[in-house]
Formats: sequence, C-alpha cells, structure tokens
Amino acid sequence: MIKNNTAMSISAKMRLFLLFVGISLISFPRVIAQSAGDPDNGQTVVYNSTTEDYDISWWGYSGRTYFIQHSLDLLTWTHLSEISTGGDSIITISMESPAANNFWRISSIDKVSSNPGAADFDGDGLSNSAEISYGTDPLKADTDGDGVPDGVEYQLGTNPKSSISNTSDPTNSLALKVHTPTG
Ligand SMILES: [Ca+2]
Ligand SMILES: [Ca+2]
Repeated sequence: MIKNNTAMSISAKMRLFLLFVGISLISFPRVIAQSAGDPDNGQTVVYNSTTEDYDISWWGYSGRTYFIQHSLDLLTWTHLSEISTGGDSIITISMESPAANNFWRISSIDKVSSNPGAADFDGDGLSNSAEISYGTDPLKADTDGDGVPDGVEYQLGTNPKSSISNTSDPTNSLALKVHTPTG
C-alpha cells in the first residue's frame, strides 16, 4: 500500500494503493474478510475460473470515488473505464486478461458525483471519462508536469502526456530539437 501524505495539502485528499500480481493469486482464498478495518482496506484479486476474469475487490468508503489502473510490467499503466463511488461497502470489478502477470492499482479522491464520468475532479477542463479515454490522469491536472493543464493542452493540440510537446510540434514524437540560429 502506498500512501503519499505530502499530497494531502490540496483540498481533496487523493490516495493511491497498489494491488497484486494476478498470477500469484490465482489460488488466493476467496473467503478473506473485507472491511474498512482490514489492512489495505481488504484488497483482493481473485481469479474466477468460471468467468475466466480477475475479480478485483476493495472496501469503498463513502464519500470517495475510485479509479483503477492495470499494468503488465509496472511501467505502463492504463486506466480501466470503471469509475466507482464508495458506499461503505465492498466494490468489485472484473477484468479479463490473458497475460500471465497482471498488476492493478487503485487511486481515490475525496469527491463524489452523481455522474462521475462527466465530472472533472482535477479541474483541468477534461471530464474524468475523457481523461481515461485520452490516457491522461483524471486526478492530476497536469499529467506531464509541464505547467500546462491537460485541458489546455487538448485545446492547443499539444500532447498532454509529453512535457516537451508544444504548439509547433503538437504530437511530439520525442524527436530531437535542433536550434538553428538566425541573423
Ligand atoms: Ca479532469
Ligand atoms: Ca501538461
């Protein structure tokens, strides 16, 4: 479990915690109790041999909204489309993956909405669902950390996932920039 208390200075607290390696938990017992008081909020990953899906569960606190990411290598993370609102009960989502090793991590924010997909929790001008679709972080207004919010980059046509993109090279394929002096 990863907690970053330094990020708590912002008005809405965000949390991030890492789930498990799927393949090692194929036989993980389903009977593990899940409650608010359990370590890591009772997170479990269980392989469902009937549906051939991974069932990912955790305790969802009321007043929080949860996003989940999947990775095969701990380097590249992709948000799943599910956005879950806590209700002081167990949240379970299912995901199919043919890969031998799977990792999931959950991030949460102390904000809720009746329509969490349409909401813009990080206030960058892009809805949560749009950010999941574009691959930007719905809980980080400036995904690439270049000082320009994701929504502004989207409007400008620059790449919100590349800190060296700019309006003259909006797609930015990480090409080497060559400066040619003039005059
Ligand atoms: Ca946003
Ligand atoms: Ca940016």
